[in-house]
Amino acid sequence: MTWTLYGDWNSGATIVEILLNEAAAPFAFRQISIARDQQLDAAFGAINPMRRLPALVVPGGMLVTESLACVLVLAEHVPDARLLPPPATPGRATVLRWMAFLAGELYGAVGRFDYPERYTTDPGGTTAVRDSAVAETRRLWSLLDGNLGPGPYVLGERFSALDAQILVMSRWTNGPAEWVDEHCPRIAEVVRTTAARPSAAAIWTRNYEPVRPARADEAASVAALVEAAYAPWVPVVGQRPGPMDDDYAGRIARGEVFVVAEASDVLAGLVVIEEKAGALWLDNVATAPAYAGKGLGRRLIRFAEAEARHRGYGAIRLYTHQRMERNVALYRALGYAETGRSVEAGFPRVFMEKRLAG
Ligand SMILES: N[C@@H](CCC(=O)N[C@@H](CS)C(=O)NCC(=O)O)C(=O)O
Repeated sequence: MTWTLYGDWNSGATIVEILLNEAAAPFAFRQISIARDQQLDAAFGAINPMRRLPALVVPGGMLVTESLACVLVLAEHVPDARLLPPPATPGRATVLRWMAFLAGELYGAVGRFDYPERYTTDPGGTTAVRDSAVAETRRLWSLLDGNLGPGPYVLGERFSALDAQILVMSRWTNGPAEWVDEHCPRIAEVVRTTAARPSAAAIWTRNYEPVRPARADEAASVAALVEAAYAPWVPVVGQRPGPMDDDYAGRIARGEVFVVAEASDVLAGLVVIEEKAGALWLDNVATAPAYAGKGLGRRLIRFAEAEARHRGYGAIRLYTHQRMERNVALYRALGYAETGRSVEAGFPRVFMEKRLAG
């Protein structure tokens, strides 16, 4: 009785992911990386000819695409989860109305922002397409915000699938979600309340919780997370990897450690960056075992790259243990090129670098 969800972390599939959790429905997540354009591959085209995420396979094999249809079909299959209000009620009409609005109108504007070249034949026209998409998304969120009754959810005290859709889609409003949070108080309230639900809390942490500097009182938690994350590597590389014995109190004091934490302050992941020898080094990325393999590590790597750009570096560098072949392959897939190999401080290291576009 397992569902299969094709999606990426922080995509339309995330709405379905939250609702599958809400229904306690077992599912397999098949990652299709948008950053690597895997949705455009022929293999995924055979699943969704539109080559877009999400796609959902119902237990038994029936395939659904289009985010709105995925949500409706899921809600029909798990009636006990009460993802939608009963048919022919005002609540049902409200939820259907705004779910169609977001899937039809807002998704289109997001697509125009993400892929402006698809919406103009003028090679110089992409900025104008993007600018108008930003204005349109803001108009749509403001319109929805102004039409919502008292909270905390859209339907007051009752959660519905629409709340999950708002949580996810409001996070990708063409750049920072801060605009929505600042200008749309009811949407922000729905997001806050929905993010705290058990179905969404971990998804919220790994996809949307801001990366922040580690606090001085978190040195022990940082060390414990690194210990847990790197422990599986000890038998592979035959020694304790360097990060397991680092001085995190010192690194935190120097402003080199950034974390993503749950609402309870339990750490989900961290990245250590260091400026040395005229370069920004990505020193260490670690995720807590419960968060491994779900996109948080990549988000932390993107954070480090953005930080390098922000500090004026044209490239970011790193080294990893030569026996951590899986990491070397991952960094290669993310655009890092090998620049050399040597043994340093008893560690056989692979050095890599990624050039950063302005
Ligand atoms: N109408 C579709 C839109 C889906 C969509 O645009 N999905 C995005 C991910 S959130 C996507 O696949 N983008 C990649 C692309 O367009 O190439 C739906 O509601 O499911």
